[in-house]
Formats: sequence, C-alpha cells, structure tokens
Amino acid sequence: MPERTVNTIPWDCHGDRHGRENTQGKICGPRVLATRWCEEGRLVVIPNRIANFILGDCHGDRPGCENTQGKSRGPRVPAFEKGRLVVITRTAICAAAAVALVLAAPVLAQDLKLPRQKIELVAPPFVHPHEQAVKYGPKIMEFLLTPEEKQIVIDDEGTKLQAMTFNGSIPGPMMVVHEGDYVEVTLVNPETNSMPHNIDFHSATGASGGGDLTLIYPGEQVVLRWKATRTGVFVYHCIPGGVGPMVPWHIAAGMSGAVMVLPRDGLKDANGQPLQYDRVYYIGEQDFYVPRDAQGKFKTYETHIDAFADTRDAMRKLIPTHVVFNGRVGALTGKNAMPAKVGETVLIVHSQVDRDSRPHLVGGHGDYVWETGKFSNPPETNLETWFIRGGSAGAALYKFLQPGVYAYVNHNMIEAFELGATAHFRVEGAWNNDLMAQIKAPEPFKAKATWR
Ligand code: CU1
Repeated sequence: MPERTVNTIPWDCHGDRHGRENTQGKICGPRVLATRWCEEGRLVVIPNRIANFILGDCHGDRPGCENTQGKSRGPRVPAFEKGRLVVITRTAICAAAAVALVLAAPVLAQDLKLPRQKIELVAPPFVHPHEQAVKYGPKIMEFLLTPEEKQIVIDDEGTKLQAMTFNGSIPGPMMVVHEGDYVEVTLVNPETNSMPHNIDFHSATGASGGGDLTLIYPGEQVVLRWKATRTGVFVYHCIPGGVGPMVPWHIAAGMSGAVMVLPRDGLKDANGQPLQYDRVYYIGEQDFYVPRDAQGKFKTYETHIDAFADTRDAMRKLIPTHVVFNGRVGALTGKNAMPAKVGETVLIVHSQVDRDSRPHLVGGHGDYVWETGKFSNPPETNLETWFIRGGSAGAALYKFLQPGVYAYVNHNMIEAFELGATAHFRVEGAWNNDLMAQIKAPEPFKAKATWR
C-alpha cells in the first residue's frame, strides 16, 4: 500500500465560511477543505472528506508509544491538534494493524474447520430469523455492515439531522448468534462517505472491541472475526478514535446497534427452566443534539462537515433536543406500532449507548428481565420498570395477556412525551374481563359522587 498522508484543517475553520476566523485568528480562505490526501508525493485534494480520528491512545509526536495491542507505533503517529495541521501517516496505521493481526491471530478464520452461515440483516425493530436453542456445534456467522452517512428527518416538524448509520438504519441491525460461534463481520465504507468508520463490539474480547482493527477510510473494507464467549445482549458502535468529539459525534449521529449472543440451549429462568419467545423486537434509544439558530429554530446543513462545529457545541451542553426510539420521533408508534397477539411472548431488546434509560410497558410488565442484559445472570421477574445503563443493552420477556395499544416508554416521561422516547405495541386478541373491566362507563355524577 502506498504511503498516504492525511492533513487535517482546523475544525472550526472549514467549509464555505468566508471571513470566519480559525483558531490562529486567521481569516479562512474562500473554501477550505477538510482533508487532503498525499499519495506518492502528490497532494490529492478530496472535497468534503473529514479526517482527524485515529487510535486515541497512541497519538501525537510520541515515537514508539504503544497502541492498544501493546505494539510500538511508527516514528510519527497521527494526531489532531486544534489550530494547526496534523499529519496522519496511513502506513503506520496499516503496519500496526498488520503486526497486531499476525501476533494476535495465529489461527485465522479461514483455518477454522467450522460451517459458515451468511446472515441477511434486517432493519430494526425487526431481527433476522434465528433459532433460539440449537443442538449443533459452533459456526462462523457472517455479517455485512455498511456505514452510511446521510441526512434524515427525525421528527414530524421536518427537523433534519446529518446522520451516520450502520446499514442505513438507526439503530444498526441486531445480530444474533449463539455462545461459542465466531462472528465474522465485513465492514464496508463506501466511497460516498466522507469519514473513516469502525466498530467496537462490547460483546467481543480484545482491545478496543475490534475498533483498532476495523478503522477504514471511504473506499476500503475490512473483515474482523471474534468469538462469542459471553451470552447476553450487547451494544456495538463506531469508535473512530482520535481526539475531540469524533467518537461521541459518530455515536450521537446514530452509529450503534446490538448483538445478541444466546446460550446454545436457549434462554432460561432462575430455576433453569427454558424460556422462549414468539417475537423479538429491537429498540435502540438514541439522543440527538440538533443545533439551533439565534431564534431557537433547528438548523439544517448541507454536509456533515458543515454540521460538525455547531453539533459539537450542542453535544457539549448534554441537553438532547430529541430522545427517540429507532431513529426518529414516531418510528414505532401509530401505523409503525409493533404487532403482537394475546398469548404471544415478546422479547424486547433495548439499547442506549450514551444515556441511561428506564423502559416501561404501560399496562404490561417485564415477566423476565435481564436488566443488565447478560443471560448468565438469572432474570428478574415481574418488573414494572427496568434500567438500561448508558453503554449497554437489556432484554425483557413479556407475554401479552390483553389486546390493545401498549405504549412502551422511557419512564422519564419528559423524554417520552416531549422528546420522543415512545413506542407502541398493537396487540390483537380477546379481552380478559377477569384481569380488567370497566364496571361502569363514564357518566356525570348527580349531586354527589357515589360508589357504583
Ligand atoms: Cu463512524
């Protein structure tokens, strides 16, 4: 691979911002591009490319500093320093990754004498077909993930977000495997993207969860394999490294999803009795930070680069403008409600990468809840509300006993009703008067309210 050097322009002085001062107090030129690539001594200017990022714990002019695999980096390691150009030496990154792969992976995926299975991922809240309990041994499960940068509408008012996604959806698709399986993910960063992306699997074991080994630029792809040694539901997210707000920006723009690692013999209650579900839904809760103009109106941007500085400022205030399920207000309500039937047991997987959440099913319960999301721990029973820690996923099993529309909310009701964190289940079936009945319809009371 030819050496490629990326130069990054100061963040707060990019785009078409004539006359705006950069961090050295200099006036920006007519058009400052975010990234320039040098290939074989030739400077290649790529409009609207964003650099920066790169492995955060080994940056700056620190020759020989160790990366997360404990390997020494090259003589110059990439960094972003506010206010001046920095140099990112692609060769060093590739070399470090190659050394890490050689030393860390004596047995490559293709050497494993295991059956392979390609999985077609589907957009949440739906989950690809899978078996809950299996009698056969481990497989290599193959998945394809494609980061996609795009503008999306996130509420009924038409507010636009410069979003980043896995496979086009927020959250990214849920991947289901069984304990002992090998997860083999091909990550493809299309040329149409402007930024590098990668993936950190909370379910994987190895420094950075695979982030260091999967960082790819637009036009590149990479394959990562990891062994599913722990059961449960886990978050995955982009973690493009570097300094400043690259990681939180990519996450707050939508780049997260979940993995479910099932025990090979399926889910169990605290007494070891099997638990099964008829349907599974994946709900990814997401906080958005859309910048506002001086009048308080949400701003719209042409590109991700244009949105960057204002979005960073909005994120730093830690006050989300939206808290939504599955990418936008109303993504799972009304005509988008999740269907179920009376008598069916539904597994609800809920993830939140940034903030804590408090899922509550209005009119229902969590029959069995793995609040921390890990199936090696016994599930709690009969919960009214459960807690999802930021940076984790949880799972709740509920058998619907009555028909109707059930709101599933973040029981911070301000977030549910004002910011968007509400979903609906539409449940068909016969009503059970023994469980609930309206004994007397509403009517005006006469002189004084009476019993019955
Ligand atoms: Cu990313």
